[in-house]
Amino acid sequence: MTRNNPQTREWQALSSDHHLAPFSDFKQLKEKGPRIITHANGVYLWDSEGNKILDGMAGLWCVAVGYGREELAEAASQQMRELPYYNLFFQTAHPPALELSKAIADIAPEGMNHVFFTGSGSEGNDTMLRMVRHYWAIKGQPSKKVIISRKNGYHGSTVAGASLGGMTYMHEQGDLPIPGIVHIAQPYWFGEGGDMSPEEFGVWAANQLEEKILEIGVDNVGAFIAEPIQGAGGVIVPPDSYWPRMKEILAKYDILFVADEVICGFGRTGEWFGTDYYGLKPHLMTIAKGLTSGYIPMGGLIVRDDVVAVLNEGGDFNHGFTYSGHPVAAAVALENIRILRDEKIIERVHDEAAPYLQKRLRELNDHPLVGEVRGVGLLGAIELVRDKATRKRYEGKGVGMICRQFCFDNGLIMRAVGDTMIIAPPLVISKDEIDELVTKARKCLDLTLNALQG
Ligand code: PXG
Repeated sequence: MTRNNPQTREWQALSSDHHLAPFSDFKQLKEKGPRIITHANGVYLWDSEGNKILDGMAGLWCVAVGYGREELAEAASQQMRELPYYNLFFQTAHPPALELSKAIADIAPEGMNHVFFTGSGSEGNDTMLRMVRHYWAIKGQPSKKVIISRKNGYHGSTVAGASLGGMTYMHEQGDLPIPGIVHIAQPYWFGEGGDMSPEEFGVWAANQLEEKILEIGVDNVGAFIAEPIQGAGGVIVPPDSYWPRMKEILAKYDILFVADEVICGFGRTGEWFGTDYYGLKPHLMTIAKGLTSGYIPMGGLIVRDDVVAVLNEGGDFNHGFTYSGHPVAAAVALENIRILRDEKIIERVHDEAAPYLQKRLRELNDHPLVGEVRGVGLLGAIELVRDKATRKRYEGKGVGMICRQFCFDNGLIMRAVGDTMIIAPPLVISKDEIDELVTKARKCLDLTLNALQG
């Protein structure tokens, strides 16, 4: 990276001397120095060297309405003046949290009318684990404790979140998962489907849930948690046969179903929630990210009425955070939902942006490096391979990271998950900006192929 602005070096020195960055190799980052992002507007970021970058990841999957929305800044500032903080403990409440609960109930699937607020998606899933076990205890079935999750799912970075997640490299640090959480196969046909057709593999992967329930005993299983489409795992869109079979299994056994909507929620699929896209009927939904478009931290758990009816019989739920339903965050979330609704942003994703992005992305299928392009809504993945027919990778070459670096250097943020390139741009991305994204992506695929052959 060229460094012409002396301030870049100063900030990098601060990073090296004082900052421990999330999901980073501290020592390596010290030597290399982070790229410093200074400001943003629409779908673009600028770094401290003046480079303009198309943000193909909406920050970290969150900036739904795009950067630079004055209304959100105004909502925060007004709320800070009116009531910057108060808690929801000890039988008090404040208008923004209550009005937000109603706004969320209005857009959530039918029968999901209550929200427990948290500060993040991870806290939402921690809350879920405790609420599920509390629920079964109230019902007189305290043995129903086990939560079934999926390998390579992502549910956060707290102890419960990382345990629920199926990332083995996270489990390796800190003796995870905690007891009572087990993982089944993920519906990742491209990587793990072998000789099965996608449809056969989807049914096989769904059947793993039934096998696990029978193995553990339904009397010991509290819930199954899944992202409708896995995000951080590599934008894994399940085969069409997967969720229909899952629905049959979930209907057959007396366990709760938790949809982790932290990435899919708030319009990413072209519907309000990923469960709307697949017609699922969860008991609980974890939310965060798009809830505030990332302008301020906030998460939560949406709970179905029949679950609330049981919880109502259980006395105190001994759980909550200082910042549960924070008034400033709630005011920003309310305004964010208003923008999504009044500007018909999700309808536009559904009718225009998503079909266009998916069509243009699939044009990359003709590239020699590309083994598969898949996606739903404004989520996309490009698999990088050595051989298209056998889906064989360039082993040990770090192709994804090479491609990611070319993208950065050419003004595009596209993430690498292993050798899978992924995108999730702001929902407000225009057709011209989609053209720019795909043109840049193709250029970076060419540069990557050249680097591999050179
Ligand atoms: N569930 C899902 C589905 C997520 O994607 C969380 C829960 C946790 O949310 P918080 O707000 O606690 O971070 C997430 C977060 C990545 C990446 O590398 C993805 C997330 C977080 C950090 C990195 O794609 N998703």
